[in-house]
Amino acid sequence: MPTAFITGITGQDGAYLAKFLLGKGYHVIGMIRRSASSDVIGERLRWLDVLDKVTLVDGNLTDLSSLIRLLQEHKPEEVYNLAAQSFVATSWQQPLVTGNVTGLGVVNMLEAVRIALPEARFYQASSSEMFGKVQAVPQSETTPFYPRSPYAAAKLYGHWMTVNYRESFGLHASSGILFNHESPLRGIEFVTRRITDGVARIKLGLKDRLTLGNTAAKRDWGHAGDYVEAMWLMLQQDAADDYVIATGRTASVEEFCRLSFAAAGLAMDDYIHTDPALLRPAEVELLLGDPGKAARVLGWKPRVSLEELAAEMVAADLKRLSR
Ligand code: NDP
Ligand code: GDR
Repeated sequence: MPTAFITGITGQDGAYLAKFLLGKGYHVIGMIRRSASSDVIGERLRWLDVLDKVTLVDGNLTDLSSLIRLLQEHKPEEVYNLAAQSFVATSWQQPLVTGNVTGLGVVNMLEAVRIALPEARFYQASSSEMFGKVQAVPQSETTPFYPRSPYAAAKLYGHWMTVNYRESFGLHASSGILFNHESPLRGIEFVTRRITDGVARIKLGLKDRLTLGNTAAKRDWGHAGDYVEAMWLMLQQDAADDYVIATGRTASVEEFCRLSFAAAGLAMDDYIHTDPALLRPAEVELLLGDPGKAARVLGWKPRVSLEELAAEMVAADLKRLSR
């Protein structure tokens, strides 16, 4: 039975990846950071019914010694580095924490692999945010980067360090440049979940408006369940490499709203308000990925459409709030 080690297992992707790998017969070790809220920390794993099937271990991406110790002890064949301060808006409020975890944390993980387990295969969760002020449309593996936030700058550092450790030390280190992916387990602060939770509240009479920031921003949105399969596929290749993972379709925040309200049988225009306080100091206006290389080399394709994604998220939020 192969062993996989996941940082960020309590997050959206960590939960879906754990479920996916368990289905493939892996022994899954998930690193969690110490929290005063340990009774609720496994909420996403519980939602997917895998909490009692994974082994949770104590560590922190900012503590290199904990990472080395964990790799020495568990000797995983595959290491998935998903942990990060992942909310772009917060990265302007906490640029140093973001740099420390989302940027330097990657180097801690790479160093731990290099020192303790250089034969392990390594996955780094890179991001379409690195394209930022886009230099070409659509964006592919060869499009130049132009980060627009402390988060994106930190991710770019982690990305290049992953490439560098592959080239310098021969690590099997791959970087997945993933475009936005969502699910019912998306954090409530991200726009899609803010919308589907808002729609569900309006539908149930718990709220009468939905307040948003820049509704013109466009994103290439897929489903997290599809995207974790791409992470795994990257680590099954003989050679490590970098891949864009996206759907090849872009839609505005407003369009995602329209689909979500429609899924609940409501007309969007009666409920949307905008608040300039929610605008970002520098915005990423348009993301559209070209997943051609992933299709060609990995045989990967997204399955869930944007309409299905919005409907699934609204249904899940209605279910949660009706309890
Ligand atoms: P989440 O924000 O849902 O999860 C982040 C995870 O990182 C949580 O488990 C969190 O733990 C953990 N974490 C944060 N800081 C530390 C730390 N210092 N030490 C250990 N663990 C820590 O993110 P997603 O699941 O959405 O994303 C997974 C990864 O993919 C992230 O790196 C993100 O930046 C990247 N990404 C995400 C995309 C998306 O659309 N979802 C697209 C492209 C990249 P806790 O529960 O304790 O907070
Ligand atoms: P993003 O996701 O920044 O793309 O990063 P988010 O859902 O936060 O924002 C997407 C777009 O929606 C606009 N927006 C709002 N955003 C939020 N959160 N709340 C609002 O009320 C709102 N109104 C409009 C934003 O301005 C933005 O343009 C996500 C994260 O998962 C990153 O970790 C990941 O790397 C990238 O996706 C790819």
